[in-house]
Amino acid sequence: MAIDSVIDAKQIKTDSESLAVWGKDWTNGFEVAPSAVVFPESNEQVVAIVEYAIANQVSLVPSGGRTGLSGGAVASSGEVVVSFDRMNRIIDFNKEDRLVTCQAGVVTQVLQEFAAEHDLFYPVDFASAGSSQVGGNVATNAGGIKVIRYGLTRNWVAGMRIVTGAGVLLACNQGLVKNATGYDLRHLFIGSEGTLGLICEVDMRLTSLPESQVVMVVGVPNAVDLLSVLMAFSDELTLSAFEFFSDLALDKVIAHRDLQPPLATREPYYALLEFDESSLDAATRAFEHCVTEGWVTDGVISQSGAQAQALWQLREGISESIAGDTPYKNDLSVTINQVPEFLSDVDQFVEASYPGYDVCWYGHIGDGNLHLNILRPEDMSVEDFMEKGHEMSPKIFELVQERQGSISAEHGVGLLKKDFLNYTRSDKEIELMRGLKNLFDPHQILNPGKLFS
Ligand code: 2HG
Ligand code: ZN
Repeated sequence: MAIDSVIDAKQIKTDSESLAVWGKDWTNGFEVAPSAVVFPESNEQVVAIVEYAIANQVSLVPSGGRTGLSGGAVASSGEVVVSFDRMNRIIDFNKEDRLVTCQAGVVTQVLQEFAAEHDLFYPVDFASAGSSQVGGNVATNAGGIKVIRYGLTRNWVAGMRIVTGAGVLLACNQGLVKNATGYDLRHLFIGSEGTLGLICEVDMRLTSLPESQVVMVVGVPNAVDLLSVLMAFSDELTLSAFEFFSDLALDKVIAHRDLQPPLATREPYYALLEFDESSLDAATRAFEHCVTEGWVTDGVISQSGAQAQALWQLREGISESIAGDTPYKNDLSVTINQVPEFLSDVDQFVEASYPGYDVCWYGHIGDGNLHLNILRPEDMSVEDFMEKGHEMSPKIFELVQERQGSISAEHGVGLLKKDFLNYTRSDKEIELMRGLKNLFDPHQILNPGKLFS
C-alpha cells in the first residue's frame, strides 16, 4: 500500500529536489535519502500517517523549520519525512489564561509577533526564530538567548496534542496551571526529538511585555573574569541576557556582515548583556566596579532600539559567519561556576593536541552553555577535518564528563551525538529511556536511530 492511500497526492512530494530539501536540517555530513515527504494538514491526518507507517513498517522523520544542528531531522535511509509546514496556523487565543494554541508548524517569530500584537510576550528567542517552528522547538526544548531570565521552551508549554508511535492522539495537560494527577507526560515529550510522538499542537503560555531593553557590550581581557562580570551585574540587577564571544568570533561576524567592532580596544573576549531600561543606573554601577577590578576594559551601551539590534548582530550573526569554515561544532554545558575552568581545560586540550587550529568560542555563558566551534584550516579537506573532529570528540566529552556537564546543552543529540550519550547520561538512565521509547513507539517507527541506536 502506498502513502497516497491515506493522504492526498497534493500533500506528497517525491521529486529529488524536494527530498534533498526536506530530508535534512542545518547539519552537514549525513546522507540524505528519504523516500517521500508528506504534508499533513490536521491531527487526524497525522494519526492516519502513523497508522499507515505501522501497517507498512515505514519509518517517519518529523520535520519542522529544519534549523537543527544535530541531525535530528535528517532522513538517511528511505524514511517518510512528515513536514509540519502546512500545519502552521494559530488556532486559538485565550486572553485570560494568556494561552495561545499553535499548530506545530507555526514559525517562532510568528508566535512572537502574535504575542506582541496582543501586548504580550513570548520570550524564547534565538537567531533562527524566523524559520524554526514551534513543534521543533518543543521537540528539542530549544533554549537561545533569553534563558537566563525566562528559561527554556519547556517553561512555556502549557499543553499539547501529540500522536504517539502507536497512533494514539493524546491531549496532555490542556493549559492548566495546576494539575496534580500523576505523571506529566507533556514534559516527557519536550526534548524527546521526535522519538516518542509527533507533536501536532502546542498551547504556549505568554507573559507581560518587558520594558524597553538596553544592550551593553564589554571587553573582557581574561576568560576567568567573565564569571566575575556576570556576578557583578547579577548582584545589582536582573539580566535578560548574558552572552559572550571571543575576538576571533568577532572578526568573523564583522567580516561576514560588514560591521564595525563595538569597542576601540580589542580584547580576547566580549560579554553582551541585556537588561531593562530602568536598571541603567544599577548597570552603570556594576560596570564601574568591573573596570575598577580590571575585569572589563571598555564598554558600549545602546542608545536606541536600532543600536541594541546592531549590537545583538555581533552575537547572533556568528554561527552563520563561520558556516563557510565547516566548523567542528559542539554545544556544551557545565554549571555556571565551572565555566572559566572548563573553558581553559578545552583550550589547553585543543592547543596541545591540535596546535594551529582556530577555536571560535561564543555562547550563552550566563546559562553555562558554550558553543565550541573549531574552524577547518583552509588547506584541509572537509572529510579529513571531519575525521579529526570525530577523533577529538571523546576527548572533549571526557572533559565534559569530569565536570558532570552536558554534551548537548540546547541543540539536541540527534544523529550527531548519539554515540556519546553515555558521557552525560548513565547506563541506567539510557536503559530507562529505551524503555520509554518502546512504550510510546512500540513499532520503532518514529525517528529511528536518533538519540540512540
Ligand atoms: C547560537 O547560539 C546557536 O548562535 C548556534 O545555538 C550555535 O552555531 C552554533 O554552534
Ligand atoms: Zn545557542
